[in-house]
Amino acid sequence: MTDSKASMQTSADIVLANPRGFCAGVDRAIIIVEQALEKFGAPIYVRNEVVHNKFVVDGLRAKGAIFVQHLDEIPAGSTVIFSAHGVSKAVRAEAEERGLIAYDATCPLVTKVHIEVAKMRDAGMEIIMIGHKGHPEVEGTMGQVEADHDEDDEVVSTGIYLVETPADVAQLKVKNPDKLSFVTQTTLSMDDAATVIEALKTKYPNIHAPKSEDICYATQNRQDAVKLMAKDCDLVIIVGSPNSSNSNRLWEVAQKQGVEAYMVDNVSYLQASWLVGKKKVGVSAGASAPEVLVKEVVSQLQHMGAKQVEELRGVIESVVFQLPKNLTAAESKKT
Ligand code: 0CN
Ligand code: SF4
Repeated sequence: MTDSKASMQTSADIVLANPRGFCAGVDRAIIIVEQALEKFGAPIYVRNEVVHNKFVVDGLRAKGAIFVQHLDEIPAGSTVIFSAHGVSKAVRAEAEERGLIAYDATCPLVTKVHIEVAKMRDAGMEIIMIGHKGHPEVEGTMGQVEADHDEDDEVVSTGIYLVETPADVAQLKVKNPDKLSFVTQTTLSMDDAATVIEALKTKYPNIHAPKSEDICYATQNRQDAVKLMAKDCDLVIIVGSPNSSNSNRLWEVAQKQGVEAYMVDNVSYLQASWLVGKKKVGVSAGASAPEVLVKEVVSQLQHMGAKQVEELRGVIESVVFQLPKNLTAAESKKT
């Protein structure tokens, strides 16, 4: 905080949402990059940001990770890590063609959706994906599907359609409404997804739903926790990077409770003017935002006069994911 308002004092109390911050998939993805660096030495290439957090990405970059958008930026024979958000079948095939040694940091809960999509396709269904256009997870999940061709090998259907809103559902045209299923991105707003699913079920009464909820446990728990916290707050601060879908959803959840809310990548974005006249400030963090950044925000608020810090009670998460076997079994190449 560099503005002159930095000296403004507050008497607000702070409440912290629970659970908040890192989920099991993010923990695992970061460990995969760290272990690869440890075992094989720098550089280790990572396709896309391994998780959508600037602090995490900068930290791994400083240790020797190189983040790329496309595999053709990586020299043949190098090591590549696929991000937590998953990749399409085409990207996997390209990695193989280019002779890259790949380690997969795709969250197992994203992989679960990929497997669901493959099964639905094997059952001859078309699929509707509910998600945000351009998000890497959506590209990866939609990229599990091969298009339908006619006898002349012309594409008659892409096999998977993307919708974001009930208005998109209204526009949609599918081949056979009775052989249709849907999946979702793992980090959607629970409430928004429910309205899209309702629109799908109304338009296509025979649509097949996924076996279990695709929106992951971490997304659900963090949204529930922010909803609960925001009820008693007059200001909510969400720690997360701008490209983090789940962090943005937490920010929206707070706003939809009618509370003034901001998302900050780190403490330097905090503005003293937000605190004027506020009595209770709620703080939470997206699934890719490290707790150290939350601590810095809390310290700054205390520096400005906030005294009470209350940890709200919430669901205790005990999910832990195994590391990829090909990584744990790999011999160290460092001398
Ligand atoms: O912020 P993230 O890296 O990703 P999105 O919320 O943008 O999907 O958090 C980890 C989530 C996953 C997969
Ligand atoms: Fe996995 Fe959910 Fe975390 Fe994404 S937010 S990495 S899907 S646990």
